[in-house]
Amino acid sequence: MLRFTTAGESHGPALTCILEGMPAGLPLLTADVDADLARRQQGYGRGRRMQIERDAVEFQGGVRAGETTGAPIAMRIANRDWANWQEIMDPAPREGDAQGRRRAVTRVRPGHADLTGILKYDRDDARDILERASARETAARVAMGAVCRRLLAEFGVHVGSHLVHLGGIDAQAPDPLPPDLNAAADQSPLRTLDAAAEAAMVARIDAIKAEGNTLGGVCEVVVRGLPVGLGSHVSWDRKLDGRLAQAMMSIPAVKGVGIGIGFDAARLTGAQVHDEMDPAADQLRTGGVRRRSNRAGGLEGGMTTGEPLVIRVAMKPISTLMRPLSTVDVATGQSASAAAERSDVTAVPAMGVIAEAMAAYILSAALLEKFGGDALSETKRNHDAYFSYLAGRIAG
Ligand code: EPS
Repeated sequence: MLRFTTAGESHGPALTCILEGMPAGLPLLTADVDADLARRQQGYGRGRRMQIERDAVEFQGGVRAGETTGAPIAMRIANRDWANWQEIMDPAPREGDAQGRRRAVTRVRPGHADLTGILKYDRDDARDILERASARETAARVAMGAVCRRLLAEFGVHVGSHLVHLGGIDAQAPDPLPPDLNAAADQSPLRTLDAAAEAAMVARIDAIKAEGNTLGGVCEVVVRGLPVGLGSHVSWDRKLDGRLAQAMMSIPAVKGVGIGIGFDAARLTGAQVHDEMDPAADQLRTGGVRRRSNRAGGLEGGMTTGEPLVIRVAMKPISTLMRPLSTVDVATGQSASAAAERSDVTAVPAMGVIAEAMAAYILSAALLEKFGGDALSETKRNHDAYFSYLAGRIAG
């Protein structure tokens, strides 16, 4: 079973991730992970914090001589900003703690975990909540996802994404998408493939920043090279669309997920929605058929079809506004303006990279469920045997 957890606060010493269940023998370098960490730090509209951090991974377990050993993979990403927060975030008790630490947050932000978190966990300072609710945690997920991406690459599976909407502006994408989607999207400061829309989005970000406001948007994750038959139709918790949706919705500020044409399918007829098939004996990955369209987004019955997997992920605007919203100061019980120190105007381009990581995790788990294997060599033998079986079936 593949599983992971993360720990660490936004301004604590580091983020930690443990990923367990990777087969032994997977080639893995820090550079594989650092490349994705750097991609997550890009994006027009980020705030000053991203100029402080230079995310880099340190393997603390499970990797030796450039290969996984099969043991849990422990990863650490230092927070450079920790140097400025040691006194505030010190795990040890300090003199004066009874009066509360500096930079306590009591003017809770609408839309953030602040208020509900302090009530639920019985804390006086919302910093105990926001430090963990912060999207900084997603750096650890991206490290995890980079390892999963490395596994998927061994099986010819590639995960990419691009931004398709930002703050009311749609981007048009070429059809077909570029063969190396990330190489193309990473050229753009917003990770969009539409240069005209990009210019309009940049102008909108600048205008919204001047207002002290924030913006949301939508990214599309596209996974190519998947074989037919990952996931299962037999039980609710094995359906891959449900698992992917849960993984995407767990990303901070994500409010909606659509597979394929998503919500649009509800407005159309069956004949307009379902993808008609033709025989194609040379198409092993899709089980010997070619679909005339891919409105299903690569999933039928909770299983991969072998067509590209397409997931749209919608993010709300960030809840720290530099022109703060009205709220309550929980220390005084009086009306107040919400807390604001510094903020991103938007983090939608980064969200696309995080969504890739979560997709890579769910698909790696599904791949290992189907093919098993304690060693990569074993997983590959089982994978190859499945393809031999598919070839035999299609040949009749
Ligand atoms: C975040 C607030 C900002 C972001 C942060 C997420 O950090 P700070 O409070 O230090 O200004 O920069 O994102 C990251 C640090 C990151 O690595 O993505 C929040 O409140 O969620």
